[in-house]
Amino acid sequence: MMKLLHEISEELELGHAVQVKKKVLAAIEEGTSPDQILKEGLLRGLDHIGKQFRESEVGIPEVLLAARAMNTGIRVLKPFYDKTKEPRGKICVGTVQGDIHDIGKNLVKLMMECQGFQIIDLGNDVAPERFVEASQEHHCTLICCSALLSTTMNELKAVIKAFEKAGLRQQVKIMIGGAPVTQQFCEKIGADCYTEDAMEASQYAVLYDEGEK
Ligand code: B12
Repeated sequence: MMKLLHEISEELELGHAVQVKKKVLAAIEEGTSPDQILKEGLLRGLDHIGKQFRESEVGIPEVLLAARAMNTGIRVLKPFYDKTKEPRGKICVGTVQGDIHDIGKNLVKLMMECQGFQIIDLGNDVAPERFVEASQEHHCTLICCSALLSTTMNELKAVIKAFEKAGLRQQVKIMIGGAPVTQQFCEKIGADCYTEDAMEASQYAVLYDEGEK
């Protein structure tokens, strides 16, 4: 089992999406849990390539390929997560304008879907007004915004401002996250909630849905 997880991690680093898909399915077949495959296979490989990127050992093309393989892995795992939960409300998720990092956002989406939520995925590079439009169009009152760059963190504030401008700030909860985001930043810009990872984000969403937040 460990061997297969190691291979998944390696294939991901090399950006081999087809191999990642095959090996994820093989690991499932062996009885490995989706969570273990995600953490000890896929995310471990992404973490390695992230380190190499930071140390300039690899460039954008390599990271981009690894990211594609990662998103393939997430898609392959999705049907194997336990989705027997009661259906819940709708949630808007998106990565802010100017930012194309979408893996974290996709994990938030996956964990929330596992809790029974219907996700309106706005994708990446989403303009502040688009979050407002989508919340109205789909009647979403929980809006989740992701930012991965220190430069695009300020776009989180722009989303809040857009809701204020539309006179809808009181009607929605705005949850923010992404590697550079902190609880302190959340308080500073007046967002409603910050959580560190996708699992915690989905737990907050459940409490919100049950009227406890
Ligand atoms: C993959 C990657 C890319 C890929 C993205 C592909 C894709 N489809 O996503 C590509 C190659 C395109 C890329 C491009 C760039 N990148 Co990049 N990238 C990364 C890398 C290696 C991994 C990011 C990732 O997916 N992590 C894994 C996920 C699971 O983690 P996560 O997103 O943080 O999500 C978790 C939490 O934050 C949270 N979360 C995330 N979103 C949300 C939302 C909500 C609501 C909540 C509650 C929680 C939450 O939950 C997740 C965990 O469960 C990081 C390095 C790293 N180690 O983080 C750099 C990194 C983020 N990139 C960086 C940079 C600088 C860039 C570029 C500017 C490089 C360049 N010179 O062009 C461009 C910017 C492009 C743009 N305009 O967006 C820097 C950012 C530095 C900074 N602080 O600003 C990093 C940190 C690398 C580095 N050390 O230099 N990148």
